[in-house]
Amino acid sequence: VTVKQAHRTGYHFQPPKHWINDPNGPMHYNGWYHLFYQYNPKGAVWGNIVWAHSVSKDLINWQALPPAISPSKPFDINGCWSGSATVLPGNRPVILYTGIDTKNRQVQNYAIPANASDPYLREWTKPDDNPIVNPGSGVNASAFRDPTTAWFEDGHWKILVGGRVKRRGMAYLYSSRDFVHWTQAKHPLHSVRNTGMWECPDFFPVLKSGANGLDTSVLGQGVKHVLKVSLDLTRYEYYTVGTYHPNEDKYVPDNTSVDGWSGLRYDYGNFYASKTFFDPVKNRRILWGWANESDAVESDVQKGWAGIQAIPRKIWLDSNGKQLLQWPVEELEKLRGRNVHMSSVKLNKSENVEIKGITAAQADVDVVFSFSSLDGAEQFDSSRVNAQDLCSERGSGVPGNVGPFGLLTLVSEHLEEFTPVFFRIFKGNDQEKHKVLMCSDARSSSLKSGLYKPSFAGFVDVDLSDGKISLGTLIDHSVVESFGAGGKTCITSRVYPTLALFDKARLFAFNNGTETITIETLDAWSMSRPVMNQALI
Ligand code: DQQ
Repeated sequence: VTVKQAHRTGYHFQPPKHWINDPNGPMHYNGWYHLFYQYNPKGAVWGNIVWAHSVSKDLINWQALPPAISPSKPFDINGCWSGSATVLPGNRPVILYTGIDTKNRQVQNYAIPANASDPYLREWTKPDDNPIVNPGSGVNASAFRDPTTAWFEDGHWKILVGGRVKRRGMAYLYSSRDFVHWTQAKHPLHSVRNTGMWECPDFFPVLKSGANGLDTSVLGQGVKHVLKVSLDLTRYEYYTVGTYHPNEDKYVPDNTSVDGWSGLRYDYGNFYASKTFFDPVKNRRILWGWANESDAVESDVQKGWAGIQAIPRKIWLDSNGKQLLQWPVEELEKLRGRNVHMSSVKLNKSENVEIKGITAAQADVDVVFSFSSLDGAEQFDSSRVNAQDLCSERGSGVPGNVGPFGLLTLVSEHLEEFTPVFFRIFKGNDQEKHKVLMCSDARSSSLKSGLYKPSFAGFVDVDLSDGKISLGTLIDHSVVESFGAGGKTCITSRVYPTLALFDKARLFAFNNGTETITIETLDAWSMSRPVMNQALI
C-alpha cells in the first residue's frame, strides 16, 4: 500500500495505515502508558473492529504492539467495541469492553493480562465466564455499550454503561463485589430525555480547587464529579459538573451546568468518544479524544488511513467551579524546536503579521492578545444561542469592532486557502458583561470540494477585566487543535489543504476589527516528529 502522506500528521497519534476511532482503556501500568483504540486491521473505513494497542513512556513517542483484543469468542465474535481499564488493588489491570455477540447483541466482557509480568501487557485473556453483563429486561440490546473505568465505594465496584430507551439517553449503573458478578442498580445514574444514545460515558471526580487529578474512586468534601456523554446524534461530547450521591446511586448536575444540547462540550469541533484516566505519575487526569476525518470517504480510502487521536490533554476544574479547563500534556513541549518570539506588536484594523521562520504546517503557537477598550463592542443579540451559526455569519473576513482577531493557520501562498482561529467580542446583556465567540472556520481551508468544511465555534466564559485573551493552537498538516483562554473553550478542526502543504504553508496573526489589538506575546515553535508507532520488537 502506498500511503499518500500530504495530510498525515507529524506529531498527532496515528498508526501507519487503516481506520481508527475511539481511544480505549488508557492507563498507566508499571512504567508504561497504554493506549488501546478501535481499529480496522483491514481498511480505511469503519469495520472489523479490534483493540489496537500502543505503549509510551511519555504520551508523545509511541510504539505499536499487536492488537490486544480481537473477536474470537461467541461473546465478541462480531466486534470488540469500546471500553475502559481499571487497575485493581494489587496492581492488577482489568479491561471491560463491549462485545458484539453471535446474535449481534451488545454485552459487556472483561479481559485480563495473560502474563502480568510482561511489561507491555501484550496478550489478554478473555475468561470463560464472559459476558459479565448482559442487557437486562427493558434494556435495548443494540444500545447498551462502552463500560467506564470502575470506581470503588462502600465495598462495591461500580461502572456505567451507556444506553438509550426510545429517545432518552442514559447511563446505566452496575455494581459488583468481585468484578465478575454485576448487578444493575434500580435506576440509571443519570438520564436526559431527547438526547438519544449515550455513547462512551465517562464519570470521574475533580478537585474543587487545584489542577491535580484524582483517582477515579475518590469521594468526599473537596470533590465535584463530572459526567460526560458522547451524543451520536450530533457527534459532540457534552458534560456537566455536579454532585454524586453514592448512597442514592444518583448524580445531580449543578444548576450552573446546563444538562443537554446547549450544555458545555469538551470540544466544539472534531473530537469524539473520549475517555479520561488518572495518571499517578504526575497526579493528573488526562483526556484522550478521537479526531475523526472530515474528508470524503473516497479520499480516506485513497489515502489508506482515517482518524487520529487528539493530543492528550490534562483536565481540571476551573476555579469558578462551573467548567473544566484543558491543556495539552506538558510532555508535548519536548517536541518544540525552532522558536519565533514576538511582543508588543500592534494590529490595526485589517492588519496581518506573518510569523516566519518556523514550519507553519507542523507547529505549536501560544499567543496573548490585548485590547484597550471594549466600549465599542457590538451588542450581542441574545437570541443567537448557536455559536456555529454565528461564526458562519460573522466569519474572519467580516469586520467588527473588537475582533475578529486571531490566527490564520495553514495559509497558502496567495491566501487561496486558510483556516482562521479567532475571537469576536460582543457586549453582553445584564447577567454577562461580554459574550466571547471563538471560531475555527474550515470553510476556507481547502480548494477541494466534496468534503466537510464546518465553521466550528463555541462561546468562551472568560473574565476580560485585564483586557487580555489567550489562544494556543497546535497545527499539524490536517489538524488545527485550539485552546481559547487557557483551555476554557477548545476546538479541533480537521482540514485538507491542497496548496498550504509542508513548506508552502504560512502562518499569520490578524485583526479585522476597528479596535486595535496588541500581540502582547507570541511564541511559535516548529514541532519535531516523535517516534510514532514503530513496531516494538
Ligand atoms: N464507537 C464504538 C462504540 C461506541 C462508538 C464502536 C463511539 O462502542 O459507542 O467502534 O464512536
